[in-house]
Amino acid sequence: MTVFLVIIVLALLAVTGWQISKIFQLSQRPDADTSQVANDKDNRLNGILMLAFVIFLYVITIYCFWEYGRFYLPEAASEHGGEYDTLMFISIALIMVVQIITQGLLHFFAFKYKGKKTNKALFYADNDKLEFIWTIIPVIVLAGLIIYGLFTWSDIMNINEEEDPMVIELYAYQFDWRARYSGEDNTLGKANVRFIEGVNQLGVDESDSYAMDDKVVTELHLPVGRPVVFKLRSQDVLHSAYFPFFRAQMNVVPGMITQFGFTPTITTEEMRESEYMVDKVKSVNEERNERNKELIAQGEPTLDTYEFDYFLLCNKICGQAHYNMQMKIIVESEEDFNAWLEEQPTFGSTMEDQNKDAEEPADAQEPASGEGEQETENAPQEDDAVAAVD
Ligand SMILES: [Cu+2]
Repeated sequence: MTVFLVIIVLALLAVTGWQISKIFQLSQRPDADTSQVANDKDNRLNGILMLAFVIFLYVITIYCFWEYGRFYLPEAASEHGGEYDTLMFISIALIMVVQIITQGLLHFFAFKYKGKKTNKALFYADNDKLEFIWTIIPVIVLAGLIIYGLFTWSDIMNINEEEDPMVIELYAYQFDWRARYSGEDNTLGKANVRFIEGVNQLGVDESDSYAMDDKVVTELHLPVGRPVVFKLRSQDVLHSAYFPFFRAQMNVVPGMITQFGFTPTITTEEMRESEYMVDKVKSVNEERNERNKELIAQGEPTLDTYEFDYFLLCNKICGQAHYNMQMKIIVESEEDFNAWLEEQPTFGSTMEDQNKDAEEPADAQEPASGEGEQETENAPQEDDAVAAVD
């Protein structure tokens, strides 16, 4: 209904405008210039507008750089990130310089050579030399950029197996991530959606001996300076693993395994201490404090203090809760990483626990069920599995 009313109002406004223009035309003096052909005055006005427009473009560009430059990502936290940033910078710088010069000339010429009654345009059919110059220069520059881009791309995408990268699976589903470490053998056990049951959320093949030492976790820890290769798998729809601070992104496609490898170079702690991050955290917390004052006045719970962490995000709109599909990443020293990994249960032991629970006679479980409830509260799938095995 509202849309209908808006359309009617707009239509009436258009009719009003048209009528006013008619009245305006009729009210003009009989000796006024009513010709549809542009005269010198029109040409001068259009020339000035052309020049004003390009000046406006430049002013707004400079303003945006000055005002929003702080939203640029800081130094890359991965080894290849520097190469990526250089490629990006060279491409942008080149395009910007060319665009500023050509756009400026285009508008300046429109102003300088604006139409004049006394002037006559020169008939200039073609010039082979000029055409050759303006064809060959872009060809060389673009070919250079493309070749440089291709080399950088293959540098980043080719995984050097000699460096013995640590293999980690990233498993995406609506709307969360799981990571699976490949254990001591550095080989992931086979997996298939058909095996998804109970605690085996990732569908890891229990009969595969490589799978027993795999470790499934909800938080991604990475040792600094160690090459990692991520094998990406999706349970349901198309997702995209996005690590902005590491300058990495790869689609996660159902039915196939994609991969991306990189070496993290800056730990979470180091990134928190960097000048960029200290400033950013400070400004976020200032905003939160302001907001908290309002929330306290309204008697609502306040916002937590912000602390920086790396995150793995989903960068494909994959459904309702896509915006919140993220997994914390902690980059730490090799020792801290090893200590953390040591504590995580292996897939083998998790399955053993589940099978043990299932085998236990029902009456033996009953007396303890009151206390046991808390444990299974967060894992409804576990209950289903027990029921299914029974
Ligand atoms: Cu997603």
